[in-house]
Amino acid sequence: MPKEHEGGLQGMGLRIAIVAARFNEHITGRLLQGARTALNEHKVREEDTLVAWVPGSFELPLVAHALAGSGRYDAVVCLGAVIRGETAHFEHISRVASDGIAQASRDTGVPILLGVLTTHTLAQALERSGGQVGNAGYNVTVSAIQMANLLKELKLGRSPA
Ligand code: DLZ
Repeated sequence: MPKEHEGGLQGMGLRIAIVAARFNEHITGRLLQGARTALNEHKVREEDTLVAWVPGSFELPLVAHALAGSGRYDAVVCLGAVIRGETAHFEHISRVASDGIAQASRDTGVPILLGVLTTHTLAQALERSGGQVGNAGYNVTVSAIQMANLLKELKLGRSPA
């Protein structure tokens, strides 16, 4: 059987940075709360985490790139909310954010997770930030832990103990 790796869920010892957009802060604050819950539940130490605020989702890639490139973090989580009904440049801002985050991740070799909600309505954003559809901030932070562990496993060439 081939060896399979998917990254464990143990967060102890991982260093994780979060970049959150102030725009639509009533949503991104809820995403950040979900992210903090995921970090706590998975035993990521508070002193191994950092939260950086940027004005909007447009600015997420630059700061994510800087944090990932610093060598101080095993993963970076980006949190934002772009709501179509309230944003004239909906497609533009969401594309800049997602393309930029993917590029920053490839450039640095550090997992940078996309936790930017792109929804048609405010109600949908509320549902996905701690409402009926869960909390995307929580989910993406769990994925960050898994990605950080996966890369460590692959670099070491062995499965976790
Ligand atoms: C300007 C703007 C608009 C109209 N909409 C959003 C949005 O829905 N979500 C978001 O995160 N940011 C938005 N922004 C702000 C831009 O991301 C950016 O901060 C400004 O254009 C300054 O570069």
